[in-house]
Amino acid sequence: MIRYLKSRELFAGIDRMPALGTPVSARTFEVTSPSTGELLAELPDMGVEETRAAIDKAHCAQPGWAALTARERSDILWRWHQLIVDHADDLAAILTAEMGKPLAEAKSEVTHAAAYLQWYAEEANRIYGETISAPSTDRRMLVIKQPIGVVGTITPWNFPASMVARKISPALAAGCTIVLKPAEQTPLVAGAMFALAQLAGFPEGVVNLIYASEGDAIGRELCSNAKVRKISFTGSTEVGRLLMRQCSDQIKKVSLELGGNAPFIVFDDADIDAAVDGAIQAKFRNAGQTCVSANRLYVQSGVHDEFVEKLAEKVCQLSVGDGFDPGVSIGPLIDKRALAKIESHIADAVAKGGIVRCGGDRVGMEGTLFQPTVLTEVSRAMTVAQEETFGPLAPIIRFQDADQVVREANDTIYGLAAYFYASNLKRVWRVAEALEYGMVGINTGRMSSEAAPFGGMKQSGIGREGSRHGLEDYLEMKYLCMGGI
Ligand code: TXE
Repeated sequence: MIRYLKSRELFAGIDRMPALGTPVSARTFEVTSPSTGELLAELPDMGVEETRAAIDKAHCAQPGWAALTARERSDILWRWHQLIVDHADDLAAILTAEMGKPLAEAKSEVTHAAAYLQWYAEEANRIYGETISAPSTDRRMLVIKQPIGVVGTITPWNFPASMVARKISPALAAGCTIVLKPAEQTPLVAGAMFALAQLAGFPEGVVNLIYASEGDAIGRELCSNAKVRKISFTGSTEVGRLLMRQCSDQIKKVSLELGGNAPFIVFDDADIDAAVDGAIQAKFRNAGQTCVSANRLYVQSGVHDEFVEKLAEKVCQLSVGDGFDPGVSIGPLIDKRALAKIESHIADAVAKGGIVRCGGDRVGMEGTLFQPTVLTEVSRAMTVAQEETFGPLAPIIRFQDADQVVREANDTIYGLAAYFYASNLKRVWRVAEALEYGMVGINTGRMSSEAAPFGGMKQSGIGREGSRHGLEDYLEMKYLCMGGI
């Protein structure tokens, strides 16, 4: 990995920086490139003992961190933001090496991660309480906001830099301290960000990192240790459910950002060229490995054929390959399991009458590259319409009735993101209000922003990340009542 980097010395130490604590066993695990299989690093494989020590450190440090002025906390977050901006090229290279996404996308993710730090450095100074008009004249009633305490965070591999920033920065701005376990596939960019956090000047124990080859034991400790007051998790719905159960004994607070099954609806009054571009963004960014990825493309009959033709033409031109190769827009899938999932979704659809309009195959037999694929004649009976594929596959469902399509779009256990393209204003409002999703993109295929609340309804999760709402998730509300005035 080192060969990609400018700041070799800084990042050579990410397996032994202070935020890591001391590994108690000599066990290690390997981080490899999904593109080439190259060994990138060997990291200490930490377990319950190291997690407990990290929680203790975070617990000791929390009152001191919360006692700093908001401005002091903000200044350290600003410095961290600036260091991430200064080292963006290296962070992007690490990200591409361990996760596979094209370098330009990795760079844009790092910029997005830095934007969260900037946003919450500013937001740290805007934690407000309120006064309430008391029902009697001898009382004063107020609400103050205080940090929740130690937060345990678990992040996934698909956005390994921005997920770290999105969870940690509001927690730190609020006065919480954190213990983070990044995904086992992509711990290196998190490690590099923590190395920069040390340079930014966080006091000892405020940010703590656990490298581990699996999540189960660490997750159990974070959920059951009473010193941890909140869990913030992004990942599969299955693991989210498990963590929620594990937190139930202590009624521990949880923020969960889980799976999705995003509809992308193109109505007959849409600008079709814009809808095609939006579909490419919403579907093929990160090789379709995003929780807000357009998973079901509903296209109204009158514009169906034109949309399919234009989409297939553009999708065929997307180039697949190693994320470091210039011009590549689709990198490898994260692992063989992901490859097997997309193949099984396509096979199931084709067996039930689906037609592959372009793509549909692996690229080479060795790695995990898969052609961007457009599938038509898709019906609701197919797995592809029911489950998140998490890969570069656009299944297209033809529809006639505008009211019916909204009912179908809502007919899922998930409620994270939805998209639609239309121009009639009345339709735009009605559909936007009727979709049961936490985020709705109207005539756009991309909507994630540090300034907006990111999160889902139904089984897509609990809580919001980003914006001022994301800060609230790390604050306790306390009501104060003064009598005898
Ligand atoms: O997720 P996991 P995986 C979805 C997507 C994908 C599927 C599986 O559909 O195909 O989930 O991906 C940690 N206790 N998303 O297997 O297992 C793990 O170490 C505590 C959507 O990668 O949920 C990693 O850090 N932690 C998603 C993190 O959970 C545990 C992003 C995510 O891994 C654990 C990723 C346990 N028992 C996948 N088991 C999104 N919302 O963007 C695992 N982990």
